[in-house]
Amino acid sequence: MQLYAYLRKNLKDGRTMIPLRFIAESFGADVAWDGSSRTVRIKSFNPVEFLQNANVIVYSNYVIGAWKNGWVDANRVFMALSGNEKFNVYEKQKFLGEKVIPKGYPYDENYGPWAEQMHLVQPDSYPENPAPPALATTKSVTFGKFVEQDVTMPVYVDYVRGILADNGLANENVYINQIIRTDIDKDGEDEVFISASNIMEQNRKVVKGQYSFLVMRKLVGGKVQSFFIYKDFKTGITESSRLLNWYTLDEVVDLNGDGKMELIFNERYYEGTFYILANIQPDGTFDEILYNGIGI
Ligand SMILES: [Ca+2]
Ligand SMILES: [Ca+2]
Repeated sequence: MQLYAYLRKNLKDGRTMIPLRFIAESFGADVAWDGSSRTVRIKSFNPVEFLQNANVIVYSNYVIGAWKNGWVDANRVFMALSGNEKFNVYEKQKFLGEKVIPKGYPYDENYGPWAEQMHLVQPDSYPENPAPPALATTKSVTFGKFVEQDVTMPVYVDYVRGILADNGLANENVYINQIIRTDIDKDGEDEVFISASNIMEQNRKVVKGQYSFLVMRKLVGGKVQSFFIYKDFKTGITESSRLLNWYTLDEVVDLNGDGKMELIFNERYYEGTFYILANIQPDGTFDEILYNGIGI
């Protein structure tokens, strides 16, 4: 949950501050302010109308939200879905075809109680062969460059070793999970995202020497700068030390057609996985836009 906290520091308007009018009107409802009773009345809510021209975003079977004149969160979108919507399905940026994705998993002891709360939709292959992470959208979208690099490249191993040394963990081994080369601002200069961690994905214990971070290297004014999206270095352990999270950058994609790329991050920790839709500002800070997942 720490990327969430980290990103939220950069939020200008927290999610709870999104104006009601914005949300309601995104759903095709009329909003009226009743001055005498000081209440807001929403005259109509038409899910079918809402879904017209909305781009509903599903990633790895989670409804992440939608775009329609603005971002709409997963709760509202899931309510509006009938389960008969047609999605474009992409896996690793490759278009797999159109599919109707039913709403909600069939009841079973694993997913039954969670499907509604977590806004899960059902891939065709469930449960025998769970679908790999894939992006499904009701409108077609444009992907950005997304090149996976060899995680043993000496230049990056040295770079990570330097970060560890700078953060009091010079003696720890270097483990790089992921190196992604992309160009999120399409200025012709690549940004590089590096995820490194020495924790197990399902780690349950905080141990001295653990680390996990996701960093973006970006050329700014002719110099490469590092922007941490998440970082946690366990140089000392106390009673209240928090478990580390584990992050990857999963997608670089323009979901709302404005020409700017959005990023989908996967956040994992002990018994939890979340997906975060974010965009990046020219100064390197990230804004969380939408968030959904499951965890305790
Ligand atoms: Ca760039
Ligand atoms: Ca965009």
